[in-house]
Amino acid sequence: MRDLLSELPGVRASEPIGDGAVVLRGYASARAGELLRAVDRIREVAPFRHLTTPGGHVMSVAMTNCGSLGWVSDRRGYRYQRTDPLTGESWPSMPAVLRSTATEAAEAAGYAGFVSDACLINHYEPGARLSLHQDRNERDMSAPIVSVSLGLPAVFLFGGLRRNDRPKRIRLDHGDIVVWGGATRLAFHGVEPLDEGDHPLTGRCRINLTFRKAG
Ligand code: MD3
Ligand code: FE
Repeated sequence: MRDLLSELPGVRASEPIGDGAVVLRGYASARAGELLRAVDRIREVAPFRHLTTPGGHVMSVAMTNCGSLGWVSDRRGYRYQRTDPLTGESWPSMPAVLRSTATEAAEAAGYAGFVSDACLINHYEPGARLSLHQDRNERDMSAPIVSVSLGLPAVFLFGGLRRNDRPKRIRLDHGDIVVWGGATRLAFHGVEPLDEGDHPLTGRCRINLTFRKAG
């Protein structure tokens, strides 16, 4: 079958990777510098930090947020909140380049009208990983999650609806966007420990933006 999505401007190729999920290879490449400059402005106000899980583990991935809601974890649980617990201030607003990237990618994948109110920004250094989990703190599970990968490549683990379903391994490179909706929205997923490397735009790290409709 002809690959209609890969005919979109900026998309090198697209692969359906599950019922409702699509990888748009290279979709963010042309604006990666602009996205990373926006992240630099956000981290000056809301720095990356290693959150503690309810079980008492310190996460190897460092996180921050922008948008009207931000995802946080501590001994009391996981939740979205309007303020940054480090400063007590509102999260930085979502820069236009982030907002429009998320809306355009969602539309390209068949989810028109996606309006994100929360962007979780993950910072991986070599060795950092994300263990298998579901994203289920968002109120409206009919909205997709859009993820943008920047910097060093990662191996993404894409499982099923049960924790014990064997995950597929999917390489995510700089500039790739994945839109997760439909049945995959509640799939278990994670990221393998990041390999050592040096990327021309980010240096020794990977940055992942996940856009959500949380409220
Ligand atoms: C599939 N982040 O922040 S992005 C997360 O690369 C998270 O930093 C990973 O998992 C990262 O929660 C993966 C891809 C992703 C994000 C959310 C999903 C895949 C998803 C929600 C449901 C199903
Ligand atoms: Fe997740």
